[in-house]
Amino acid sequence: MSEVTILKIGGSVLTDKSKEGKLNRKEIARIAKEIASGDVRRLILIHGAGSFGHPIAKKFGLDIPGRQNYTGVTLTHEMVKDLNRAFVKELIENGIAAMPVHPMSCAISSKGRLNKMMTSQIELMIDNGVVPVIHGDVVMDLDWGVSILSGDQIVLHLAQRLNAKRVGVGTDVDGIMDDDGKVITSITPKTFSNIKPLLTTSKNIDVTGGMSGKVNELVKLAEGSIPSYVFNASKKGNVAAFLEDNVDFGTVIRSD
Ligand code: IP8
Repeated sequence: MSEVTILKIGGSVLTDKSKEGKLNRKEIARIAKEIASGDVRRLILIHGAGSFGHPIAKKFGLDIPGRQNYTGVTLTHEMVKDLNRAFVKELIENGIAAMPVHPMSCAISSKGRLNKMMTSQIELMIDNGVVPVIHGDVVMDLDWGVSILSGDQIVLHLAQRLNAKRVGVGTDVDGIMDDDGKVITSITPKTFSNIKPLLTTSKNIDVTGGMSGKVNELVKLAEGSIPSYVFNASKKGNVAAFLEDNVDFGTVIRSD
């Protein structure tokens, strides 16, 4: 398995995070177009849940370990699938052979950490020119019954498992910021301990740790020599530039 590219688009980009269950249709359309203009060979797309996942998961207390409200679990799962469906539809309309993959049906966690994920279907998809579109979800959990699985954990798992060439994380901010709001252009596992206290959690409801949770996962990737780029996917052209391997913006997280 070679040369896999993973791109995560944050839920904050695809949805209106201030209103529960509201799509950001304009952005979904623009991003699908940018993806279609780039190199989609051996590409895996992952997206966050945004206002289709975080508010409802919070409402049913699913961010509390061991809270087994299975009606809430199903309703949350159905909502994130609605977002996935809208994104996949737009990708297909732009000529991409996009295929939905729902973690609830192929992954399990243990104490909130992704423990097992069936990836042979994902590998076959990319071998056959299909672009899998995976998302943050709720999944069964060996210890807690159920837990929330963020797209960031899926990024980490798949990038390590499939030995990704590069990883992109498109958010609604310009990258990882320092105290003065300036973008930190590069982070390594060595510099991370200084930067960690500066990372805040999201201003919107975020049950999976916001930027801090994201960087934690990406530093683990850098330790395994897989570089990742955190950039603003809300800025026109950035998604296309990432796919063209032409990133001179945002934050790169690399081994040294
Ligand atoms: O937006 C969260 O996924 P994320 C999934 O990638 C749910 O952190 C269900 C809130």
